[in-house]
Amino acid sequence: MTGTVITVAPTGAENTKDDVPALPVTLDELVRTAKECEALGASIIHVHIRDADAKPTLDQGRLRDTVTGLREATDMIVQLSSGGAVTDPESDRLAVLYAAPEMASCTMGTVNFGDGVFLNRWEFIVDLHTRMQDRGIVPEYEIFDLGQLTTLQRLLGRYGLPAGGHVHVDLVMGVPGGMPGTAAALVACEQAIRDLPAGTTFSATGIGRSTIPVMLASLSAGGHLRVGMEDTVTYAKGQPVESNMQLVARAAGFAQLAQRPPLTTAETRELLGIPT
Ligand code: KMH
Ligand code: ZN
Repeated sequence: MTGTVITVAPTGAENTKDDVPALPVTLDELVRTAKECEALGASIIHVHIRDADAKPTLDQGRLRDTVTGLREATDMIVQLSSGGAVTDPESDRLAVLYAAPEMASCTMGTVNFGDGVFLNRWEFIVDLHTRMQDRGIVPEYEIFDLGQLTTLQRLLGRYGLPAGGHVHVDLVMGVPGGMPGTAAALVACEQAIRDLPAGTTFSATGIGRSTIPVMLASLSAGGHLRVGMEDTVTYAKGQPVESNMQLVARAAGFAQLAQRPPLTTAETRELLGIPT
């Protein structure tokens, strides 16, 4: 398939509503964002949710309502974050799967994360991977550093392919503590991905000012795109991002220029082995 999967990550767990007023934090805001981003070419939504005070939460009821709300309003593939915030305990992160999303993220190792530590022990990774297999939830393997691709190879070798049989990874680049958001690092990852099962696909996102270099490098290397206010809150120097739609529109434009136009949700489902 020659098109581009665009994933939107609209909220994240790190940016605050006070600092970034345009951040979607309520279910209404999230649903509206999803509908508009879908119309612009996004086919997957990577979801972190917030509580009534706009603080990150993994509340079970809210997660279920979010999955239901997004499914009713859009055809997008709903991918819940099992990463949460760096302060979330493993038990809460595993319990995200009870909300029965079609996809969930699954990070392949521990990484320094700004001033915090994003802890992902091997046993925890195995637990997430195998529980997703049992529940038919398709993982997106989150890669913050090159060696985490080797961890993924080890995981698949020992515990088998994910639900659906297709492997999809997301390179999260430019996190302070992880790999840099450069074309060279992306190419190193793309070469390591060749050691994963045939047909493995990847998307990439660059945090902050690495957003555009990573987007262009990924398109050039045959990768897909993740964009959104989880990763990017400055559109250009001195210009705050106005909305997630602004970022999706830019990504869709770059994908068109690369002659790899955005894939529809149906096409993305087919590519990633996700049932309709
Ligand atoms: N918020 C980060 C600590 C994921 O969603 O799976 C983890 C993260 C990765 O965003
Ligand atoms: Zn996330």
